[in-house]
Amino acid sequence: MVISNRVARADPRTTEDAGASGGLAVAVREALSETAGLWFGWSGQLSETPALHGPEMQPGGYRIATVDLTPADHRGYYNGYANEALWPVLHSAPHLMHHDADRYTAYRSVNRQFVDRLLPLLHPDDMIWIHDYHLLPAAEELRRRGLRNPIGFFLHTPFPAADAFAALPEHRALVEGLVHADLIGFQTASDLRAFQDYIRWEAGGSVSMDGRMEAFGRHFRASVFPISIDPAAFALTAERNADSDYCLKLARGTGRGALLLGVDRLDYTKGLPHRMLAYERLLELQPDLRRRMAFVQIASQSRSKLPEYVAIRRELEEISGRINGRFSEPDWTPLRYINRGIPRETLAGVLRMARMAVVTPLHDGMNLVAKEYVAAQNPEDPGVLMLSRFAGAAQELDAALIVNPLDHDETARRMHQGLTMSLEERRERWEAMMAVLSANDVSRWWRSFVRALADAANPTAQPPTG
Ligand code: GDG
Repeated sequence: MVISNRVARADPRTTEDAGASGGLAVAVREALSETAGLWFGWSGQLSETPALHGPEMQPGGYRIATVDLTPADHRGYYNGYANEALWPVLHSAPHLMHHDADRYTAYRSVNRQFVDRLLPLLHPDDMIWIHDYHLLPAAEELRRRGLRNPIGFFLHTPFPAADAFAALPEHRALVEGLVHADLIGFQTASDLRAFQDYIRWEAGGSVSMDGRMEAFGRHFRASVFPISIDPAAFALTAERNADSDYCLKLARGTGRGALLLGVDRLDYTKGLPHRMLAYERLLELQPDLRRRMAFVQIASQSRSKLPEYVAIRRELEEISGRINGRFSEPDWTPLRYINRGIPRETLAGVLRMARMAVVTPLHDGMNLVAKEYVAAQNPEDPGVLMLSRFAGAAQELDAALIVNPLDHDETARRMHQGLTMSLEERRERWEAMMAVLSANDVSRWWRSFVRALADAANPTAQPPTG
């Protein structure tokens, strides 16, 4: 049984909505299909009298049950506390936090409502897997109602340094709620370390070498489970869609030069302005490359009514306009900024045709676009992955061109290095990354989490060994 903020009703392969087609949706769908589970969360709809929809069977062989949110709860819980307070803090940007006590009240209240709706749907032998920062208090709410089933929690975002997390006025109450789970999963070892620091220094708890922890009178475990994709399936989709209309048009539009590609939800954590500024630097430094390449940024709309998102959109329009104004030729456009999502299958084909993927977030839990790009490549002539050191994926994909996205000169130099890299080096780097992906695919991600949860919830079991 999975509980997450948003339930993806559509088939993630065909939708253009990055939220519904993104990594969480694909990964959760796979886990649920194999276990015939139930997925519970928000329907994506607003209503003044929220009803429960379902449970209803989905084509993948699992069930979904959803609830609507009232417009006030959507403002307070989702836009307000989750996306304007928790999201920036979790991405080490506490100065962007908009805090308001009423929003926290709405956040707690929606967590309670979710749990009240979920409870009658649970069976005594269900394992419960809670996803992401929207639902930090859900485990505590479930325990308060007497539930003794195994509860796991997975955080898709980074966990920041302990004192950055402490910028949230409710940080203690949030962690106290979270540790009612038996197992807490993080994307990377550095997220886990930051959480351990919090438990030791802010919560006054203890952390043992074997992953067991104690805080707020609770015993629980925390470990690392890097989320992933199904590389074989994605490779097949990419190969099949390499000649789509969209790809052909894109190739024509780049004058058949090398395509540098960015694909992201439009979010201030993704480092989009910095990457455009680095590209501008490349255009200044390497005039010889000018007509031989083009940069395409696909940025699907996300949380588009929030002020920070309006601001970043304006900033990108300004930077992309300036770059095109400075460098365009009558028959060549250096940068195309596409502010709309595309279907997942089309996206796979586009990733395959790009000579370089520019994945340069300022902070990112994992970043699945990086993994999708590697899987999409033609093994005979693979492209180059440029990856920010601040993406969780960099801890696994260290054969990428790793950059500090805040250093525009370095990023520009690395772009040049990637565009002029020999086939031999491209293949070597790609094979190393593909080997990591094949060993750590999405199936391993959810299976190892479920196994560790079963152990964590069984007090006589030994701790997981790695
Ligand atoms: C959160 C964490 C973590 C993007 N544009 C389109 C589109 N996408 C798809 C990508 C990818 C997904 O959305 C984005 O996943 P990311 O991992 O890159 O980033 P977040 O959305 O921020 O996800 C992140 C993730 O959760 C999973 O744990 O990795 O760190 O922030 O799958 O392909 N899909 C379609 N059209 C688009 O235009 N169809």
